[in-house]
Amino acid sequence: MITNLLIEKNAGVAVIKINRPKQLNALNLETLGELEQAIKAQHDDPEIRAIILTGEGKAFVAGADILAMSQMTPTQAKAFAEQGHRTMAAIESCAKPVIAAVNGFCLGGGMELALSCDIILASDQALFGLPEVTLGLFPGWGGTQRLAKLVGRNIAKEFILTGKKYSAEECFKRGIINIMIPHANLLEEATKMAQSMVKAAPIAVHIAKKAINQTVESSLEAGLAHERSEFEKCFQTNDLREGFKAFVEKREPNFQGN
Ligand code: CO8
Repeated sequence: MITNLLIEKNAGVAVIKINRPKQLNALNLETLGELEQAIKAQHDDPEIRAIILTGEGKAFVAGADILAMSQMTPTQAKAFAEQGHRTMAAIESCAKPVIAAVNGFCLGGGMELALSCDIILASDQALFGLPEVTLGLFPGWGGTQRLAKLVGRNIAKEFILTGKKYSAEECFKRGIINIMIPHANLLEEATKMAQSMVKAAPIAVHIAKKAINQTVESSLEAGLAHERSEFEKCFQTNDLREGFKAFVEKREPNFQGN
């Protein structure tokens, strides 16, 4: 049963809202597990073609749940770290694009969660940071890896070694977020972006997402080989034929995802 998330589906877009506003949506084991299941359910749902991840209230996610962590044994902490990795891996391997719509505090594990999404849109009121070192730990849900791969080692070190908080504008300048949006329009803009993905050919979108993810994980040569092998798959789909046909007939394509 899902108790820490709100999920709404409309016109091919699933909006998953983390819903622990009293704790600023801090991630405990239960919420992370629910999020993994919710992402996998959208992956399996043929009606859904894009996902928006956001938070209820004034936070996106203010980090891992510090109160819960303060009571964990090292073994429990290891299981907690592993669940974080599983949830973020589910986002990265999801066949549907996942847009983080960062509505407020996006700290620690919250920023790591956003970094595992495909695109980060942020409210102009959002606040980012990786303050783990100020608590005696480090960004252990992939933050050391994903931030360095996204923006390079020096900016990653600046964030992680100082634990400072950064405005959405500062994150935009550093290339961490895609677009900064006036607070009141955040979900509307995220939905517009998701809708443009809904119209696209689902298999092609999935293959493109995988290929781009592969570039940061492997050499250029291996990435190009992956692109070549996946290209053939697109040519075996009805969607590709529909895309070409619609272009010739000067109409919008109607992709079925097959
Ligand atoms: N965990 C648990 N509860 C939290 C968290 C959190 N991360 N953040 C806020 N809360 C709770 C507060 O305790 C408070 O609860 P209560 O009302 O019961 O006292 C409530 O949310 C509201 O918070 P504040 O009163 O502090 O609200 P403010 O607006 O004054 O401040 C801040 C907002 C600046 C976001 C502040 O709450 C804060 O600094 N929070 C902690 C941020 C942080 O340090 N995050 C990093 C956590 S560590 C982490 O994420 C590790 C990830 C990797 C884990 C690897 C596996 C081991």
